[in-house]
Amino acid sequence: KSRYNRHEIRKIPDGILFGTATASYQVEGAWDEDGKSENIWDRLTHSKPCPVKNCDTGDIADDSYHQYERDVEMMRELGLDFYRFSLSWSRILPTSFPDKINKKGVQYYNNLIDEMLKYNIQPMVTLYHWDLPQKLQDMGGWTNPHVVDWFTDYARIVFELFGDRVKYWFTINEPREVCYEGYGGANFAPAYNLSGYGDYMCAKNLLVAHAKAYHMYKNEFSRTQGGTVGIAASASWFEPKSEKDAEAAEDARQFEWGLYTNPIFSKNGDFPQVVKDRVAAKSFEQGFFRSRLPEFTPEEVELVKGSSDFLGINHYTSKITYRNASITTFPSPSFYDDIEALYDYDFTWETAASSWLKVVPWGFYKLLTKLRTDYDNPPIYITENGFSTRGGLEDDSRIAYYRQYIDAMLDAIDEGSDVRAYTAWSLMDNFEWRQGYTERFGLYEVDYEDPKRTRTARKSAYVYKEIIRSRQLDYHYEPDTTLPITI
Ligand code: GBH
Repeated sequence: KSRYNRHEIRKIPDGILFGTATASYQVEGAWDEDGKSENIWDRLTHSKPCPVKNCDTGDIADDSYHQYERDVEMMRELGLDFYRFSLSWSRILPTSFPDKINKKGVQYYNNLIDEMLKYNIQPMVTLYHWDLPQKLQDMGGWTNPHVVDWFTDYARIVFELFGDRVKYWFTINEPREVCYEGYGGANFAPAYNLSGYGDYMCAKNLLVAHAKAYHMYKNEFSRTQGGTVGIAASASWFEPKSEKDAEAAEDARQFEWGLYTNPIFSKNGDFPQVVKDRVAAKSFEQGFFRSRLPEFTPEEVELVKGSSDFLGINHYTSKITYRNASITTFPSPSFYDDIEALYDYDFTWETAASSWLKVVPWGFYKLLTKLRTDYDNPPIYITENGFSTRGGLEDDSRIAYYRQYIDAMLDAIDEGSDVRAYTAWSLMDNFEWRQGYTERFGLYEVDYEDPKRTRTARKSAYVYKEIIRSRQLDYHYEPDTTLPITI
């Protein structure tokens, strides 16, 4: 533990970009304004009985659709190099398809991008952060192979509209959450609960959709626009409980993120061998005529392989992993039955307001080290990292989290990891999915009682600002929060 509480000031190498992130459904609000159509989170949050804590919705959220100038002002207060946000597909294309472009929705994103660029804050734009147009969901969403065309058409529109000014693109945020939490489980929209089938069908279609959009950009846009395109994967660290659990932990890593990163970043491409073998073997045992994991054709393997200029990583936490065949917790077939591993937390780990979020900075170091060695040191953008509280401006636990995790990242960089960017989740409190507004990730606090959704800098905002300004990590820096945070 003491390793991440150093006394000396640590210099941050030049060239690493610092930013914050949000996502459309979590901050924009204006859910049915100016021609936007319904998406799967509108549908889920409006369903009865309400599935979200306190029946919260993203109908208004942080009202960023109207408050974007204040958002950019906060970026300037923090001194950010970039801001990562996502586009709402159903706001730009109300029919889901390119036959009608919603001018007012496009205007909103143009205003936001132009306001940021005025102050030299680079937009990093995610095309898809979980808010699929409902109409596409009615046709199966990510389990329908036609989603490849739907997504590529949407991507073309977006590159054409914003690519003159946006130079950093992420196709999809967290494929694992899209596919597992939405189709395998029922935690996120569309809450299909088809574990062991839906999640794998989604995984294949999503990767092909991503790759097609990537190649389209490379072939048709990169010469004139000169940007880069990648994907943002969630990756927790899975630590073996004891030596005999090394294999269980590695299996967990390959199922939980290798499923999405191996096809793009490994030398041979395709789903991880252990995932292919395990799901096929279990499927036959279970009486299926074929593996529940769809196969890529050889052409698809080649298409997906290498289809990213960089690897975006959303990292928050770690889990203890072990194997015990006598404990049967999961229905069969299911994704977790396929993994054949069990997860636990070390009771000494500090917990955030989110019960899944334990503070384990060394797990971040181990993850970065493994990505470096497994995937031949790809350029890495940390696209999300952050800590939740129940609110309040004095957030020392968040400050401690950021310091320790940045420290761990610097350890990996010192050993050769090619980390180019670090993104704090989040700029401000926002709609935390099924937890509504009960779990707060913001550097800025948002007042949800106030119709104006007033934002106020937390202590962590002052500290993050100083890290960026000084390019130093100093555990002893104490901001004077009686002074306003200024540009
Ligand atoms: C990210 O997901 C998202 O990209 C972002 O939108 C979100 O606001 C942020 O993290 C903070 O949560 O409830 O025990 O079943 C992080 C990955 C996946 C972590 C789902 C929580 C649910 C755990 N998340 N997981 S549980």
